[in-house]
Amino acid sequence: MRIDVVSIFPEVFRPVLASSMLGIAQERGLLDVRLHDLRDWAEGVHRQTDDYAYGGGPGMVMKPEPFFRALRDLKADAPGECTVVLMTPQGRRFDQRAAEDLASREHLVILCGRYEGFDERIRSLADLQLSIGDYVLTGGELPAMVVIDAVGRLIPGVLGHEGSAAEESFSWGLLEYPQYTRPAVWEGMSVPDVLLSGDHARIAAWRRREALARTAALRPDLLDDADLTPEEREFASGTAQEKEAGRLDEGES
Ligand code: JCE
Repeated sequence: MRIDVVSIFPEVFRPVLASSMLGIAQERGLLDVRLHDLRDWAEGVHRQTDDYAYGGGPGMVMKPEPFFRALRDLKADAPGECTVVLMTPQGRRFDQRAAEDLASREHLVILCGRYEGFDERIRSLADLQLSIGDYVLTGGELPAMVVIDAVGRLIPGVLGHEGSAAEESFSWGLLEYPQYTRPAVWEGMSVPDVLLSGDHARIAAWRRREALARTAALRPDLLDDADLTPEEREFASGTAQEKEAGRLDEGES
């Protein structure tokens, strides 16, 4: 997969891209991330990428021309299918489903802005507008890094053990089950016996039940879309009602 990133701060991506999993994906040739400075497509001595808003008001707006020129050049450089993603607070909320969809693409171009937002015409360049959540940030770089991290780890061959991406919380549509490592007892706190039993069927059943109980208590909204048997749905709704009645608290199960 190729990802082109366009930003006025391309260097902030470097340490994240060099980090273990994304670094290895690039070394193995599974992921090719190319960073571009939006200013390379700006004009004038100041290579300005922002300007005052028509109609007045405080704050600056990203100019359209540099983004249009950047996309013209990037599309010419890599003919073929290409998905253009604009990071913006008004985009669709990025989630695991969106990550899986993007991971199936051959070529992504991610556009990042700063200041008070984009000239409206820039949106016409995007196939997809994404936000990472409802909080105010200073620009699209951190959201773009979140997207690259979530998508990069889904590229086939990137994870050491293929099972783990599929097994993890959100791909079940549930939160992660409780996990433990050695020692079996630490400061009076023990690892549940079932995990030491060596009975893999019992362990799998326990984990599934714990994941369900935890999701029902902490993130009942996830249950709507989760892939559950009718029995599991029954159990989860019971757990959610106990929580409602105050018998389950955060962190306990
Ligand atoms: C961005 C800004 C709000 C005006 C370009 C923020 C935030 N949760 C979020 N996901 N994506 C963002 C994001 C993406 C691009 C830009 N800002 C700052 N935010 C209103 C300006 C500018």
